[in-house]
Amino acid sequence: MFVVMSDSHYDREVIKSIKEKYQNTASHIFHCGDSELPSSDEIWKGITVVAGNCDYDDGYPEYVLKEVEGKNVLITHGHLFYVGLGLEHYSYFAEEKEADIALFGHIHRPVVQKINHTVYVNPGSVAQPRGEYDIKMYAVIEIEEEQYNISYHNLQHEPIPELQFKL
Ligand SMILES: [Mn+2]
Repeated sequence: MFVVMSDSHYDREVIKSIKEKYQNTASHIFHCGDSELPSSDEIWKGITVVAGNCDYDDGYPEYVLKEVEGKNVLITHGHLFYVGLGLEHYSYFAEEKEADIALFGHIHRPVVQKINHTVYVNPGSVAQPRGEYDIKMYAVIEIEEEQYNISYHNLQHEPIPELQFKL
């Protein structure tokens, strides 16, 4: 099981809360960018984080490819691949990197979508939700054999019933 959050936009406490909740049980914690915190912040110990379009600290990478629980996990913010227009550009990159799971943020909306071999997940925003679901949220991803269970949680760490996916 690993945890993905994004777009915390200056809210350091929410990162701390999620980190404290999962640091002893999750195999990894990801943040898809737009934290607007310094890249040297100690909060990032044990978290993989990338640069968002609102991050002006050049210490953040644009993307990271990391093996987690035997899967290739790609993480990027998404603005460089125009994810506001869809996943076409990001899918070229993710397929070139042979990603099993491709994480992104930027649009502040939950997305779970499989294209060819790759599952794309946007965890929504822990600070500024937009669109259909006005809920601050993050995603918990469980890998069972060849099945992915993607469970969105609110900031009380409760599953959001309408945002539970198996694929
Ligand atoms: Mn953002």
